[in-house]
Amino acid sequence: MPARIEEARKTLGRPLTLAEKILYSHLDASFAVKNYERGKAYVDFNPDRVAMQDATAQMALLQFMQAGRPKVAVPSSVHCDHLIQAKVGAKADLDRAKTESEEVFNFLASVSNKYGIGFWKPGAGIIHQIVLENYAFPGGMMIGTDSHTVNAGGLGMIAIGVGGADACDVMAGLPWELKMPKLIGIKLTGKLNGWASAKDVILKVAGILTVKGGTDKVVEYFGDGAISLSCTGKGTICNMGAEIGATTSTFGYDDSMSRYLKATGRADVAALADGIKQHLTGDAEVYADPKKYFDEVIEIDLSTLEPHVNGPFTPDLATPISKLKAEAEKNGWPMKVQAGLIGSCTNSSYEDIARAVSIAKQVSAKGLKSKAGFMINPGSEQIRYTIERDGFLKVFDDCGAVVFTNACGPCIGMWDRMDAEKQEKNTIVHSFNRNFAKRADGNPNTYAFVASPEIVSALAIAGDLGFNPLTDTLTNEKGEKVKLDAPFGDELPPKGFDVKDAGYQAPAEDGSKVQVLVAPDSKRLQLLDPFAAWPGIDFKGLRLLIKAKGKCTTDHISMAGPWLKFRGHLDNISNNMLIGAVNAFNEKTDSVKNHITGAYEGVPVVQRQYKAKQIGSIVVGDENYGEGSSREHAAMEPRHLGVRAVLVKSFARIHETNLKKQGMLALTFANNADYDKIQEDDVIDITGLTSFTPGTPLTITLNHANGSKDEFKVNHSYNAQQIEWFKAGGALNIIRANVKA
Ligand code: MIC
Ligand code: SF4
Repeated sequence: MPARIEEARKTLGRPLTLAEKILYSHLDASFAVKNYERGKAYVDFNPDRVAMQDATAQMALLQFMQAGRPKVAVPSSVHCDHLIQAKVGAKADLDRAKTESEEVFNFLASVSNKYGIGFWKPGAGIIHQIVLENYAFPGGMMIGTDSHTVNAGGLGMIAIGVGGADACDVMAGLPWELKMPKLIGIKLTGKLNGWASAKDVILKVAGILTVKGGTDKVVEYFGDGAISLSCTGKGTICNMGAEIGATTSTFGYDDSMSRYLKATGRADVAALADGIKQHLTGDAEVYADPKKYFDEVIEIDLSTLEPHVNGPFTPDLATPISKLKAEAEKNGWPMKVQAGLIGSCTNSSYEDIARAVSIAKQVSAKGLKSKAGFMINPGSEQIRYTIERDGFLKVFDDCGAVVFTNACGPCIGMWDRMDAEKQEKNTIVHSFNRNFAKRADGNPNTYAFVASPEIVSALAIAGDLGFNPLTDTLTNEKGEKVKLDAPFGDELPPKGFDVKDAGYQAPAEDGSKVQVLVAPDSKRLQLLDPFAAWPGIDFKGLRLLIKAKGKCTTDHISMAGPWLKFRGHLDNISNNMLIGAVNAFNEKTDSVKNHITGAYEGVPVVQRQYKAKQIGSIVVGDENYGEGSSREHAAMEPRHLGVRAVLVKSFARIHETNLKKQGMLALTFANNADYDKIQEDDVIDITGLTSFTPGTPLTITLNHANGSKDEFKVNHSYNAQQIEWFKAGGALNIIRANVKA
């Protein structure tokens, strides 16, 4: 690494940021060390590791199985965390999940065993927490089939969320392509105090940069304030970088990371990192004059940072706690807090739980009663075991909290919330990262707010969104006015971490004899059939499937929760395609005009009829289309059901790549106002495909029902290789062809 960094520094003729050091030291050998234009040039990298979670690993591994390799080319792991529903409590929920998803867990365990992949059983914990505890290391580069893979930036990695097809490439030994990212530098000064926590740094940053401000950019944190944060706090900040669309976020190696590595049994990694310390952070000249080296610089003073509460319905609507009451009243947000949920990959460290416990303890100490229900999802079995040993779970228990399995649970809609189907307007607060409509409990009228675990605890105890624990008092059972003391928590367990059975299964040395079986009549798993190649002609006569209005995240395109069970079965999961997207013509969800019959029906229902009649169709969308998850199902479903193109004002990075990988046409309006020209009954042509070339726009012709026409240019960001994917009908078809040859 030092030699590669030195070469890059010499060639670029300037000091380097940490992000550049990691990127350049992982450049694929076929790419020269030179100044690649940020935000423009496509570059190939060699990641050190791949991580996958159960809900995305199925598709990634179904694709990998076709790549014809005996073993994965880089260390890889699978984590069973998304498919476990939170209902009554850890033990019963886990047992139920193991039965319900037995077929999928067995499939993942046997594929992992066969191909040399580390397997973390259901109940072991959430992918990003396990990765931080076991695999992440300073200066490394990894990819993962989950958008919050970026969490590993807390240990000084460049860790990036991708679709399964990208993971498949890297596991097959191919380089991985990324647009050279732009760089945002965030200088942290001062020191957190009182109620403010690492979470508030990213909640504030989300407010500044918004959900699309980080697209195609890496965020690098530096400054004294950065050094003062714990390693897991850094993880929280990097984790929610996904919510601003950032490619990833990272921090320079420092003592907090060394402490964390040692506490998690990796003193050897800490010693190695100490040996090349100066290479694991940005150069001093860069941090002294950041404006010169970063594309954008933001400065945040931790000493004056206020706790924030973000939401509802979007993680970038940031409100400082002192203004929350007024904002909530002004906007009519329901004031009564019904539930406080703590955990998720974002905030389930020992420190997080310790700080939340320091608040929960005050319930009995001050004669209070928690007004709202409390729910906890520990991030890993190691955390759970340790917090149980240290008496934290008892405190939660005493204030009536339910402890769910070490898994995603409510964060991904795997929450069997009582009465959610009544769709009543209500407020919940959680320490998760996403709060899109319907995400946690399927109820579109649940107003979900994101905050730190300690603020979540305080708001749950008060049962009131307007409560500011910094200034306000609560009335206890005896009628006395009491104030909550500010939180406190050890960054690492004073007695060390402990665990009995972490839930890991190592793969077979020689997996060649391991059989992977997929029942042909399975409802959960389906082997993949290759998609058809592009027929070689322009797309003419397309029907408008839906013109989506406003926010259209991957949760709107391919909802999670109850649909997670079909993540390994493309045809079955396709029945959720775009059912959450709002139709611009009638403002309804899952109701679009069927141009064969003229009736209004569900989106997948209509699209299946077009497919049967071989009528091509197009999906039109708004800004930041495909925001959120890495789930490639959001790209594979339209592909499978015969949608030809997706035309939007702008894309979220992972989703755009997923569309390209699956052989879809992903286009953006050259002029956003053209979105308004698209009418419901239009018949649409896309021309220019026969001379499809990088940098050359394509043309859209709208043939309106009244006989008039509109014609305009649309852009694309395909490079030569990606155009080949399109022509072949998907990147996997090219890998397949190579295996056969
Ligand atoms: C999420 O937080 O939305 C998920 C569920 O973890 C997804 C992955 C998925 O959809 O399986 C993500 O963030 O990529
Ligand atoms: Fe799981 Fe939620 Fe983290 Fe996604 S954001 S990995 S669903 S805990």
